[in-house]
Amino acid sequence: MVSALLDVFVGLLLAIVVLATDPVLNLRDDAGPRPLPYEVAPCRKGTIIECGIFKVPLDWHEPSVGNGSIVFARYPAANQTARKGTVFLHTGVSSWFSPDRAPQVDLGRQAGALYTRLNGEYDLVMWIPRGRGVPGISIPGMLSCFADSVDKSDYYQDMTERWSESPPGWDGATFEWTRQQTVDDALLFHQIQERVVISCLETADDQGQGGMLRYVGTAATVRDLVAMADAFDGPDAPIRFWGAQPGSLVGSYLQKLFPERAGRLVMDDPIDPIAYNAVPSYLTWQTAIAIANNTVATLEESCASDELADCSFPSGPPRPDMEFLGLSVRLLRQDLMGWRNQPFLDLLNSRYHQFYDAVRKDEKDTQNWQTFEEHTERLNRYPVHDPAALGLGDMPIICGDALDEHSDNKTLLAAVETVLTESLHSVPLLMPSAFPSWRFLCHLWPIRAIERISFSEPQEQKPVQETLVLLRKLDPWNYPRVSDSAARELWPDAHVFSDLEFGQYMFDHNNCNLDLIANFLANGTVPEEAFPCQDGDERRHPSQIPHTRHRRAH
Ligand SMILES: *[C@@H]1O[C@H](CO)[C@@H](O)[C@H](O)[C@H]1NC(C)=O
Ligand SMILES: *[C@@H]1O[C@H](CO)[C@@H](O)[C@H](O)[C@H]1NC(C)=O
Ligand SMILES: *[C@@H]1O[C@H](CO)[C@@H](O)[C@H](O)[C@H]1NC(C)=O
Ligand SMILES: *[C@@H]1O[C@H](CO)[C@@H](O)[C@H](O)[C@H]1NC(C)=O
Ligand SMILES: *[C@H]1O[C@H](CO)[C@@H](O)[C@H](O)[C@@H]1NC(C)=O
Repeated sequence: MVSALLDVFVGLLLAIVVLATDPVLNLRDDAGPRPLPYEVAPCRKGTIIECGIFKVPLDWHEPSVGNGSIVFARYPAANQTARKGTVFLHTGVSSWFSPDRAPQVDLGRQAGALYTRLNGEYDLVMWIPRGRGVPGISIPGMLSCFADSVDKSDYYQDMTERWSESPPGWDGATFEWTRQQTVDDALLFHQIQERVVISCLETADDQGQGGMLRYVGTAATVRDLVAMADAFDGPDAPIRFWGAQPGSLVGSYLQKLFPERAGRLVMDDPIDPIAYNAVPSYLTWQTAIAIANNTVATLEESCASDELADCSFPSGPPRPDMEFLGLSVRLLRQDLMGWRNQPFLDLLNSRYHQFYDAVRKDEKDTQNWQTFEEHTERLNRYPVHDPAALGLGDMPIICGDALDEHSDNKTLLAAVETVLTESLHSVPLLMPSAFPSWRFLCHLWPIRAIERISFSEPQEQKPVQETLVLLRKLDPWNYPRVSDSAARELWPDAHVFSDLEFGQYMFDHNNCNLDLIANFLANGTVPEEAFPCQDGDERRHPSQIPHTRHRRAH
């Protein structure tokens, strides 16, 4: 099952935006005589999912600056005359996947189940937010720093030679460390990353892209969303939105900027918007890795007990599954860590080995178990051609939203270096030595979005919005998410359901969750019981994942 899941991920990574060569103008009845700000056509022959480009001003407050374009995909309602509106979806998955992932891939994979539950009465729309997507198609698109991995390798090689007496300590071809990192290595690497940001911005300026970066950010993304809702459903139409994890931030910004437009919002496993942009990112990282590490430790504890049924992640298969475990740790590393190790460094990590043995204790109950060596090898298997690895990931978006101003003063630098030093070997269940990924290095990113929003000021009294907040059981991906009490404070009028299970990842929700979400979106109905999905909340069977190519027999 997990290899099928892996295939899905690989499929997502390889997907690129393919637009029909000859897009036709949309001729919907509700469109009126105005020229539409978008073009849309079936993504390819024979599919009902449509791909489109939506034109937006780069700066919503200053249209003369220029225009940008937002790539979206739409799963159209069955009967366009009778359709009831649009549901916008945002999976929010930040750096786990390639940032140029095409929205029609997610729609094709996930939307069917929701669409059916909504009786095909709504258009479902996903889009690529500013700062992601293929540059030139998505404007502003993803920032790329290096032409290719050779270019990147040369750059890092140069930097270490310039700044350090000793040889670099990593493999130039794979960027994996060839030895256990020391505190000095971490501090040196931090200096190198600072240089990378500066060079990357110089390259962007040379290519005329640098000026675009201040128009990236979640406030602008929400204005794009509202413009799409205006165009698709008519001006002032209420907005239905489902955002998972970081995607919930779009919902929070929407509530703050356009309280009158927020129709029905699903905040699914949401992120605390206050912590998101008010806390310096290096501190967020320290918290996030500790939470993820300790969730993995909880798994170890439950596996060591006699209750084998407890021995699983809430979001994983119901039994310990080595492939799922390996995938989880690898995705956490990809999301949280800014460097990679050669596999043998994991083999030396006795703490992780101990954890592995605890989970694998009884081989006959352990599905597709592997030796520790095989497992370790998988932990370190990254996509070969990962365009995200040539850029700075979501740094321009997340750091653009940050409320603290950029500064390179000594106090700040000392505080960052303390965190890097303290954290280096602090999370052995995630990685033998830790270093933050780009989005946690906002102190190195000099650009802030032209429009930023603070959530810490008390919200003025607003009309009651219909908001559904779904809180998940602790799983490794819960690390930046809100607690139950924080959620009730943040969304006082919302329906809050806690202790839910996801199903598999992101939008692979189980049936009970999907019913909950669909009924709320369609007519505002929520269950009366406090724990609606507790019993018989069956995990979706893998055969319901519509992507089964190359499924391996175990
Ligand atoms: C942006 O697009 C609009 C609508 O097509 C057009 O009228 C306007 O001139 C464009 N703005 C710029 C700065 O190019
Ligand atoms: C679509 O909806 C309209 C308006 O409700 C209705 O008149 C029409 O028969 C529907 N078309 C189909 C194919 O169901
Ligand atoms: C990570 O988990 C290990 C094992 O439980 C523990 O020893 C360590 O202190 C944890 N790290 C943090 C930062 O909490
Ligand atoms: C240096 O940065 C810290 C943390 O961002 C800030 O609190 C402090 O005021 C800054 N000091 C100066 C002199 O700019
Ligand atoms: C919304 O409302 C009723 C309860 O009043 C549900 O039973 C329905 O199924 C409904 N959902 C949808 C999707 O229309």
